Amino acid sequence: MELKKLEEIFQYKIDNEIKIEPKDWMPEAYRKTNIRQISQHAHSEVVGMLPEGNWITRAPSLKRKAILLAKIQDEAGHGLYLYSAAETLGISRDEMIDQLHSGKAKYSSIFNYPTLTWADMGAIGWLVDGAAIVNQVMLTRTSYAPYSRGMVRICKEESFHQRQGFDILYVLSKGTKEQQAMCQDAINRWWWPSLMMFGPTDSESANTEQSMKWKIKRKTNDELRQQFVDMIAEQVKVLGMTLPDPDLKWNEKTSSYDFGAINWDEFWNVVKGNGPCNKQRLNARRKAHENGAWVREAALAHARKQKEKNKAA
Ligand code: FAQ
Repeated sequence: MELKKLEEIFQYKIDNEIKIEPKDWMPEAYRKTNIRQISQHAHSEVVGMLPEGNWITRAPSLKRKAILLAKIQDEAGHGLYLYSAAETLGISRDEMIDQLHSGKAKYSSIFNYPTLTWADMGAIGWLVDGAAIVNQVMLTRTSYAPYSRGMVRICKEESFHQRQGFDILYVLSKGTKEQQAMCQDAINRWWWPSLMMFGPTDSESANTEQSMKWKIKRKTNDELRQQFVDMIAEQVKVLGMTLPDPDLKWNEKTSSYDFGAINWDEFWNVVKGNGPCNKQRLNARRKAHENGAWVREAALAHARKQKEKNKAA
C-alpha cells in the first residue's frame, strides 16, 4: 500500500480512538516516541525499587516488612510488563538495558533522592505512587494498545501502593512528637521532587505537543501536575500535616490550588545525572545485572534443553 494511504489509515484510527496494535503500520517517529517513553517508564519502575529496597531489612514490624516487600515486587512486575510492551515495537530487552546502563536512556528524576527514615516509605507511597497514578490513569487511554493494556493493571496495583504509603504516614501522624516530626520532615523533602516527576512545564516540554496529537499523552505535564496538587492539598489535611509551600492557596476563580515556583535548575541537574543518588542508583543496577548473568545463562540453557526434548518427542 502506498505511504499516503497508510498514513491516512493511521490518522483515522487516532482520530476515532481506535488503538494502534503492534502489527499495524505506524509512522517511524510514533514508534520511536513510544519506545522512548515506555522504556524510560520501565527503567523508572526498576530503578524505583532501590530507594524502598533500602528499608526492607529495617521495616518496623513483620507486617510492614511483608507489605513493603510485596509493593517492591509489584514494581518489578510493572517493569516487566513495560519492557514487554516496548519489545512489541521492535527493540530488544538487551538494547533497552544497555541504554539505561550507558546513561543514554533516562529514568524518573524522583528515584535519585535518598530515603533517610521510615517515614520516607510513607511519603514515597503517598506522593510518588500518587503522582505516578495521576499520570498513569491518563495513560490507560494512550493510543498504543499494549501500553494502554499494561497501564490498566499497573494502576490497580498503584492504588494499593498509595494507600499503604498514606497508612504509614497516618500512623506516624497519630504517634509521638518525634514520629510526627519524622512524618512532616519526609513530606517536606519529597513534596517538590514529586511535583518534578510530571516533567518540565508545558512551554519547555519538547515532546508534549506531538505526543498529544498522537494521543500518546492525553493530558499535558502541567495539567497533570495541577490535578496532583489539588488532590494532595486536600489529603494532607487528614494527616494534620502541611505542604512546604507558603504560596499554596485555594483559588476561587480557577477552582484549584495555586502553588509556588518549582526549582527547575534542581530538576535538570538531577535529570542530567547530578542528583544526590544518580551514581549510586546506576551502579546498583549495573551490579545487579552482572550478578544476574548466571541466571540468564541457566534460563537459556534450560530453554534449549526443553526445545531439544520436545523435538525428540
Ligand atoms: N525525570 O518533553 P518532555 C513510578 C525528560 S513510575 C527524568 O515533557 P515527555 C512508579 C523526558 O524524558 C514514574 N526525565 O517528555 C513507582 C524528556 O527527555 P528525552 C515514571 C524527565 O516524555 C513508584 C525531557 O525530559 N513514570 O513512579 C522527567 O513528553 C514508586 C523533556 O520532557 C513514567 O515514566 C523526569 N521526571 O513527558 C515505582 C510515566 N520528566 O526522553 C517505584 C510515563 C521529563 O526527550 C516506586 N512517562 N523528563 O531525552 C510520561 O508520562 C512522560 O514520559 C513524562 C515526560 C510525563 C514523564
